[in-house]
Amino acid sequence: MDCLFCKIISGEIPSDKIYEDDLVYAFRDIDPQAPTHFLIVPKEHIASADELEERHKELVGHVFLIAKKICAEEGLTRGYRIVNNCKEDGGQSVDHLHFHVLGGRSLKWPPG
Ligand code: IU
Repeated sequence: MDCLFCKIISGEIPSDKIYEDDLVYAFRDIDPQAPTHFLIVPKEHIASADELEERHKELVGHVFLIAKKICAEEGLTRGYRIVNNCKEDGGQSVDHLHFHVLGGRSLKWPPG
């Protein structure tokens, strides 16, 4: 499958990895929008949040717990934001489910 994030997970394309386990792979975003900006990507190729199924419930919970763990390691004691852009109107540009985690500055709301 010609998927950029599958290639990052397999190591075919290099990345700044910060965490990996059986279910997920996390790496620093190549175009950071905050002092800390990394992506948590399920190893299973799921095109978007709109393709999630009942069997993925544990995976999605796992993503949030790993986000919390990495943010603690990154020292984001003042908070952080977890974002999923879903499909075209959601601003998704890579069609492999991923969760942005941003922190290290005061983030604005709402997004554009
Ligand atoms: P989006 O939610 O699909 O728009 O986010 C895709 C992100 O993937 C975006 O923040 C990119 O900067 C990031 N990214 C990356 O980290 N490495 C890459 O090789 C590519 C995109 I292409």
